[in-house]
Amino acid sequence: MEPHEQRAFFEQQGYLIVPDLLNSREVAECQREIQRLHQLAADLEASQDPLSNHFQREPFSKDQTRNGLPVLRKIENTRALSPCFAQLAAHPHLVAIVQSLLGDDLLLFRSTLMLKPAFHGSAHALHQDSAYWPMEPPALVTVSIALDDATPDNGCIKIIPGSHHWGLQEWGHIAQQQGAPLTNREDIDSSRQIDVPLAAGSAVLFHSLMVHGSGPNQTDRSRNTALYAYFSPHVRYVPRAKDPQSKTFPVIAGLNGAAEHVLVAS
Ligand SMILES: O=C(O)CCC(=O)C(=O)O
Repeated sequence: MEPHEQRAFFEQQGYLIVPDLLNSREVAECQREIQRLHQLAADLEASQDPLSNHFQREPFSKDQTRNGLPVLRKIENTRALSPCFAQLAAHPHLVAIVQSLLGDDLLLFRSTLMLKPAFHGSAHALHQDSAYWPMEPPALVTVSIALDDATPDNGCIKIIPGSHHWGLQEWGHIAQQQGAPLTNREDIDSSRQIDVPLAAGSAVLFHSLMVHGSGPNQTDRSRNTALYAYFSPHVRYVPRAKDPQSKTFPVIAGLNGAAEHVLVAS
């Protein structure tokens, strides 16, 4: 697709698939880095380092280890923990596509690894990201990069195309149960939900109002994903009661070459 076609598709459907964003060498490097981050999690936990807060264990395997390492569900702020995942946030091919959707100036809201370990991966109930993020207008773009082959069996992402046009809604706590339905909202027609299988190295971009989630992983294959959320500086920081009054965001592109940009509550 040409950039203008990508943009038109994204505006209409709320998502965009990018096949082969990463080559196999880049994927292998990310997979090795995920192993290193598991070792880091174990070391930080052992020394009770506050940085261990960035690592979340799988809720159903909290006390278990695999090959002596914790069974992790999520790692937050990977950009600060890992040169590999900091670099991936600014991958030139990825940045060019996000710029075609959001404009030249790009800030980074989130850098996360969503891990769905073999046999243990928990589900992620349907929700809109903007329902949980203190940013207005709700117009951020998330990219979810598959670092393993992601299929319906190992819990690939599920979306409801076009649902970014529904407006901001309430989703409550995002349930993680393995066997439960992905939503208890009776007004959601689950037949409109589609699986987004991705080969390792491919990615899906989606709007922060897009309704999405993912099923559990009970297979013997992990489903690990790098997530980044980008926004344009016209999006404001609107903190809730518990949030700080200003926040510093990494600049990924533009903003006159600055490394960071501070947003004050507005
Ligand atoms: O990748 C997944 O399994 C879902 C992640 C997700 O929905 C989120 O972090 O908002």
